[in-house]
Amino acid sequence: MKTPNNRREFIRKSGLITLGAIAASKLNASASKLFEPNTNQFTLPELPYPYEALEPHIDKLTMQIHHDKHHKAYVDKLNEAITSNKITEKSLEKLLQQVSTYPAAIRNNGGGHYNHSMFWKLLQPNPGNPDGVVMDAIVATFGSIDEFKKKFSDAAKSRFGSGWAWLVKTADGKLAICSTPNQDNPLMDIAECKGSPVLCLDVWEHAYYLKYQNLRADYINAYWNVVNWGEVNRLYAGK
Ligand code: MN3
Repeated sequence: MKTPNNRREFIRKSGLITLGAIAASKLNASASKLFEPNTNQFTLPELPYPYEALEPHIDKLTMQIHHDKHHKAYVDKLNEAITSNKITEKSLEKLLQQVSTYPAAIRNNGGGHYNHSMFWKLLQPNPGNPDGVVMDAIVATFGSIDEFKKKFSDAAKSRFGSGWAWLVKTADGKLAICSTPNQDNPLMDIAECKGSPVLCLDVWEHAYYLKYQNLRADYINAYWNVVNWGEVNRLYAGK
């Protein structure tokens, strides 16, 4: 008598697991979406972890304000600029690659949307170390992981005012460290440092001031505890 019940229970549980897997895959897809074709609007992607997940290195309130207010404002202003200038290009990457041909609002807010969407995915709660092909490339280029971290940190510390530090893969496949002002990035045709971003760090004061105040260097040191090296490797490998 018990067998049918057990079997029914098994089928019910398997069904729930399947439904759960489908829901998770849909969530992942929507979390990474930066443009919604149904509404013809750029959209704010969800954070891939809770606001408090990066504590104590990056605090909950900073993450809430940074994502819900700052990033959202870039998305809203980008949509306004797209509408008011009757721009038909739907690809954020293509907008940035030709950014010199568009108004400044596209450069500032399109860059803001792209940079933050990448930044969230390049963070994660668990400390880790570089791995895979990107680790080999970092060691070959900079001598060691520590030397790489030092050079990247120096680029982040020495960026005057607001901006970003980057590790990029250049057109000839090499790794390079650089920084950009404001919301510029290495995809932009106006950028001094060009390439495909592999790692980025936001050094605007809004990214760290609540917890670290004027101590940008402390924020940069803490950042190394929450880098998503798996995503760095994926971006470098071009998967
Ligand atoms: Mn920011």
